[in-house]
Amino acid sequence: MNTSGQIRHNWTLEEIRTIMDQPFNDLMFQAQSVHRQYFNPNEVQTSTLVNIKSGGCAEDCAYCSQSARNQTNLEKEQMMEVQEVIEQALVAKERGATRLCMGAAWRNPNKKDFPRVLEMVKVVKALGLETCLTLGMLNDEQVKQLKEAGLDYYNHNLDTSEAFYPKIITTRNYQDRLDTIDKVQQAGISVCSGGIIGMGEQHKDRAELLRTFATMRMHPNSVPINLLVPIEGTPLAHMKGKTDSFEFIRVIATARIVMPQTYVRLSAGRMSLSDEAQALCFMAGANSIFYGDKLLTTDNPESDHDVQLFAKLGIQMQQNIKAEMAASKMAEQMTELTA
Ligand code: SAM
Ligand code: DTB
Ligand code: SF4
Repeated sequence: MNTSGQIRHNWTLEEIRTIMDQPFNDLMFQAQSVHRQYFNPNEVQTSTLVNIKSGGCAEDCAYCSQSARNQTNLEKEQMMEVQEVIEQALVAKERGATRLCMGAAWRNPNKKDFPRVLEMVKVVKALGLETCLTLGMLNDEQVKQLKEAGLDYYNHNLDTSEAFYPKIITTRNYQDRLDTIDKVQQAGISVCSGGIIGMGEQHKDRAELLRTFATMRMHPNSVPINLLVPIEGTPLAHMKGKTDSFEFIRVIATARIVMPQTYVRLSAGRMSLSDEAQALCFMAGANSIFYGDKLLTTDNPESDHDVQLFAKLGIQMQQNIKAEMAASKMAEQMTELTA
């Protein structure tokens, strides 16, 4: 069995399907062997989500509570004030998250709101957290300004295979997504891009999604694997309990094997996975999570529960080196001032 962990960009669909379909124990062994070549197997990175602009989105994503086209009970809200983001960032940092991921229910950011987003990036960075944004499609000028503001990561999911995509979203196409990812990568901002399992796609669509990421010139730095959270009032509400957790774990393990240096993020849907299933996800090579009691509009396991689960598994939360450096720098300055 090939456990080489070589970084490749020429994976074929056949190869990926062969990896994903091997006996479960062989797959887990291969994923864990590759994982250990690049990462500490007992460390997980944690990001906290903040919904900086909730609801009323112009896109028609069939899974999403925030699309104006879906009849969910979500209130459309104004964009959050910078002060509130600071408050939430401080809570996230206090709980041990290393990154704040700020999401907006936009097709793309508009001119009026964009300066406030840039301000948010600067203040969150100054607090010693890594910054991530997910705002929809971006133009060249916006990417440039985000880079100048110091943005670390941009999340822009492909969600599923190109073939299945039109069954889920009709207001944009796959190439639009790829173009934004490319712009972000070219500007030197790290890309976070992943997908959703359980929307009615087939096994081969999952393999094809992984092939798309694994054949990019640069693999995304982070690949979130979401398990669909079926939401009342969306066209996918009926998909409740339709996905086998072993299939979900197989996708995680395969992502780990074909993108050995990528952070594979166990993302939405953890509320419907047992602790044991989540432990298998970590064994399969997932090494980051969304941490905090809420995702964007739906529930996530309580942070205390995650802390207890990590303790049971002997998993450490990755420390924020930047935050520590910022704190020690601040301490140095204080000493200089008081000397
Ligand atoms: N509007 C921006 C966009 O679409 O890129 C950013 C926010 S959007 C909510 C971020 C991602 O969350 C989506 O791309 C999708 O993968 C994921 N997501 C949204 N609703 C979900 C659900 N019900 N279950 C699982 N994942 C979901
Ligand atoms: C990602 O892949 N999943 C996160 C984050 N990136 C932005 C969002 C999950 C949202 C789940 C549904 C909700 O809370 O509305
Ligand atoms: Fe809008 Fe993003 Fe939700 Fe699609 S996933 S409806 S783009 S907020």
